[in-house]
Amino acid sequence: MSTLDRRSFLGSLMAAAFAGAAPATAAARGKGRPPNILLLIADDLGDRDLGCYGHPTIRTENIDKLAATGVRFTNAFVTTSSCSPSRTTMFTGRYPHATGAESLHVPLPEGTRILPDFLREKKYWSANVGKLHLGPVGAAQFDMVLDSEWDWKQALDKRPGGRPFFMAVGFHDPHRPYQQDTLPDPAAPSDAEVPPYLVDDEATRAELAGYYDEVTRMDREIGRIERWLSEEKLTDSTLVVFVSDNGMPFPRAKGSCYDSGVRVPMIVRWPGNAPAGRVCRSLISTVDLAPSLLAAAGAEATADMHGRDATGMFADPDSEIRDYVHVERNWHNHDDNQRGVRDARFKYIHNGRPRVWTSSSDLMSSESWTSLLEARDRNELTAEQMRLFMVPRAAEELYDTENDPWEFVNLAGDQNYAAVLPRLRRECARWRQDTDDYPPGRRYKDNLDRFTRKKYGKTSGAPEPYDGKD
Ligand SMILES: [Ca+2]
Repeated sequence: MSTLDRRSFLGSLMAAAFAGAAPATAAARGKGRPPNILLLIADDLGDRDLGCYGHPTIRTENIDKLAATGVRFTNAFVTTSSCSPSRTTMFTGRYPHATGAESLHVPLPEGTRILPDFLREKKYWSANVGKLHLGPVGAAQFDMVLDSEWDWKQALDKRPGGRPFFMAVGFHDPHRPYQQDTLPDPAAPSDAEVPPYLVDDEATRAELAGYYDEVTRMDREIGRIERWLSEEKLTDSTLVVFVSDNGMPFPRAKGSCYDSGVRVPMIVRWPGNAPAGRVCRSLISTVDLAPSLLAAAGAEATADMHGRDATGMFADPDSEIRDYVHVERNWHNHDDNQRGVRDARFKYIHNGRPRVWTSSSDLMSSESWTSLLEARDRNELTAEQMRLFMVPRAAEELYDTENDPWEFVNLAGDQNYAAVLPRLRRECARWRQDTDDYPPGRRYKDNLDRFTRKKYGKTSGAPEPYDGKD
């Protein structure tokens, strides 16, 4: 048997393993009835914070069941750890820096096409319920837009017969602020798993418990959606994607290019086209979502999409579609310019503005931030926690995520990694050039103080250009 024959023979065996269902191959696309597509987007949910991802205390039985019936990705990455530009990527298949909407709160420019518009060509009816965050140009491309994610059934009840639906559910959970009465059976501070970059004190633990409660509230709503799909006998004809727009909303997580900011949970359930209960450890980016959903619908991605069709990886979770994922950080109330590349093991970050300190602005009023500041003033922070306050930052950072999963040890100057650094640096430069990135010198004004969160004038909407120096 030749190598080619053998490959084809193994491919047939693999296809047969799907109990008679057609695998998601290019040949299969466009044949049969396109699936309904349900895109469930959590807001600020970290990659470890579900039971099925190994969290010991957060209660997520419904999402865990979803994972047990689909493929769970352990190396899924957003393109930026910031709400609106991350969602821009999911809906356009393009990196934020190439959309004109790379900064927080910047609406999509006129003429930008997003998923529901592409899917309309395949007769899809579309709705967004809850958070969308793409501005009026994005909202106008859905057939129905409802402000509250809790109204998903109200929207679905109005879907026209005879057409597949595409529904995006933009949960506001588990975004801040947190309250005491989110659940009748709340998590306790003793349930908190405190990552080593935060101070382990009662205030931080109470905040984490509040975050856990919102994760569970979202999970219970997903359970209601799942029951509805089952009652309507739509489970088998619906492709469900569950994903988060960025990491957990705590210092050194949301807003950063570390895995705590950019790695997210991702689960795909597509009966007949994705094997149940499998784990995919291959790299996938949310820039791949739009091309993949279009492929599932039998539509072609447009030439200007940066992402790749991952439906083959949904079918065979042992396969791979990319050697690298790429991440960026732009204006998020504070100006910044970071670009990063990660392979299966190493992470490279280029800091375009190393002289300024940066974080995610919405964390500056948190208890966990206050705890860090107070412990710093008492000289009680660990060396790892002090890294959060390091200014100037290194111009380049390199981490071995296998041996140093929290990315505390910068290997950029370590001769043992002399071959890794230039490889990732070159890949970062190639990506920036090929995707029309703009130079780090393009600046915008901060509208909040980086430490105290004091407002500088207008604090909503697009940032204003800045021509000053650091
Ligand atoms: Ca978010």
